Amino acid sequence: MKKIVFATNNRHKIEEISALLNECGSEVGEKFEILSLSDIGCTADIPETSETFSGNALQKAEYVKTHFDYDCFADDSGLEVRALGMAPGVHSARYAADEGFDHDSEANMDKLLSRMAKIQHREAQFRTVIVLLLDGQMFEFEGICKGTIATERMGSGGFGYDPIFVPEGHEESFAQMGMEAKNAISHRGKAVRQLVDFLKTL
Ligand code: ITT
Repeated sequence: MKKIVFATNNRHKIEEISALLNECGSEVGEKFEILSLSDIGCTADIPETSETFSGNALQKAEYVKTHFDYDCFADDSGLEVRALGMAPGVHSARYAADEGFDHDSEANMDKLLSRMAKIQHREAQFRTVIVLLLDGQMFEFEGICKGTIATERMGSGGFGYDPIFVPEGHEESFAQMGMEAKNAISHRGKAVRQLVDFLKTL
């Protein structure tokens, strides 16, 4: 069985992707064993210095390939708000870093809500790019989920900006819908299903 590392330190991403892989049936599970960074003893905070999702995902996957010599995939994702010129984008995880908060979801949401306080056009989208490095080749998969930014937090499930993101066609935020319903329509769900469909062809 071929081993592939999922290069993330975000436990919520691991939970979402594990659920998606299970849901996609046994075909991939029989051919591939998905390992986490802790499975391979990688404790590094892998640098993400690119200004694109694709560049950051590649950076994370290449780090694992170079230092641990495993085939690997990585997800880089973020929230793009139209009225803010598609910010926070690649800076989503550290949006409130200029206020002294590192990787702090509550501070990130506070900052976004205050920037949006007087803005009526609240269209936004989550984007995920997955880069897979397999047998010396690179493959890329992308998922987008459109929606709007709520005026206040709704719900306590999920992670990151989930309490303030309402996906298109829904009244509830991602944080109110539960993981299964979120995965069915989310940016990450769409990208992972493409990855799984590709792995099934191998
Ligand atoms: P890794 O780099 O280790 O994978 P990370 O949390 O730093 O973990 P990203 O660099 O991809 O992940 O940053 C994405 C940030 O965007 C994340 O920290 C959240 O704040 C936000 N985000 C991404 N996907 C999200 C989702 O499904 N729901 C809510 N917020 C999300």
